[in-house]
Amino acid sequence: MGRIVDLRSDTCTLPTEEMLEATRYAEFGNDAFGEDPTVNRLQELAAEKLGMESSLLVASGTMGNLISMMTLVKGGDEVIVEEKAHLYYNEGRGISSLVRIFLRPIRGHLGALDPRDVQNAIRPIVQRAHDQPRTALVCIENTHNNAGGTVIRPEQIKEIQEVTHAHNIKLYLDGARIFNAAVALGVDVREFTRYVDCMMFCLSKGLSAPVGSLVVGSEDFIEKAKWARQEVGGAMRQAGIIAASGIVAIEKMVDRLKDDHRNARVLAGRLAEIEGISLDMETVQTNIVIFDVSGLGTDSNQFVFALNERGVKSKTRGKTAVRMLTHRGVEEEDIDYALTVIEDVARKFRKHRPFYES
Ligand code: TLP
Repeated sequence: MGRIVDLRSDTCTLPTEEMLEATRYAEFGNDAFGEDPTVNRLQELAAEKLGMESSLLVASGTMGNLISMMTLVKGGDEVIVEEKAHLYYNEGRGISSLVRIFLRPIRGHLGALDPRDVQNAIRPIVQRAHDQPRTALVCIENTHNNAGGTVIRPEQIKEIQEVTHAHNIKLYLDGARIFNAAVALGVDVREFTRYVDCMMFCLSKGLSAPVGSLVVGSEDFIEKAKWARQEVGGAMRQAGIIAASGIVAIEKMVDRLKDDHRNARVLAGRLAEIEGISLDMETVQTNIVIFDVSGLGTDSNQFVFALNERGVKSKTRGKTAVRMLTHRGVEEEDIDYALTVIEDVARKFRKHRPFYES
């Protein structure tokens, strides 16, 4: 088999040797009784790193967001989200059917909600009629996946928090890649989390742990979240087997995210120079690169398929856009190789472009 460069997702990262070693020597117990020492250590570490009281290990980011919604809102409530948010775009199905709330999407700029739009979308109590839902929560995402891994800056979050607090509504953060945001700005992750009430972040993306996400917030919120977790399957017993890698992820893998960011910039810079590809460099702030291929006279499906045939794996984003992610499984030379393949594939598409389009 030829060379493979997997740019589909940072969820493709494999555990490090240190993680496997830590797992081998970790202590285990029954987490449903709160007795797995490794899970407890991870949960304490996560809460401390993010500057919150408590945290809870769950199987995935999707599960973390779902449990959070179950805990924060009730059936019939309305939740404000950015229109390309993962919570809306990719998880809306589970959330709407299981939590029976509806998500109200609002267009943002580079993934960031404008606080004035949030203010306008919150249903005023005075005008609230029985036929209207209650605005129960505002969700933000950082980094913002579908906007291209963009960073929502702390001061932008603060402005949204001012609106939510004024309306006595909680602010929730889908922080699947919050450490990428912190590394990109060179600030402590608490600079972002101090303005939100509760959140979720993933161990299994750029941080390279094989499984797991943490829901983080006040002690009261986490206690309630345990009930919700039970409703969707419960605790995972000797989950220290997962948590051991998670501890290594938080303690050792944050700084390396800058390598992914550098590789993404190199990738994006050269992609932007390819005739027929359009890419907004303003969106390339962390490890995600999204670009449009319609100028090559093709669609995203065909383009991704053609690259895949040559061992370069990527994902479509809608009909004309392609997404590539950098991560620990992709070295500088892999980026170089992938670019050679992409340039060649793009050339072929340009050449075979139907005459009526040129
Ligand atoms: N993102 C994944 C999936 O869409 C496959 C990816 O490859 O980007 N919030 C955000 C912002 C996410 O990007 C993701 C996953 C999740 C939540 C859900 O996390 P998991 O995959 O652990 O359920």
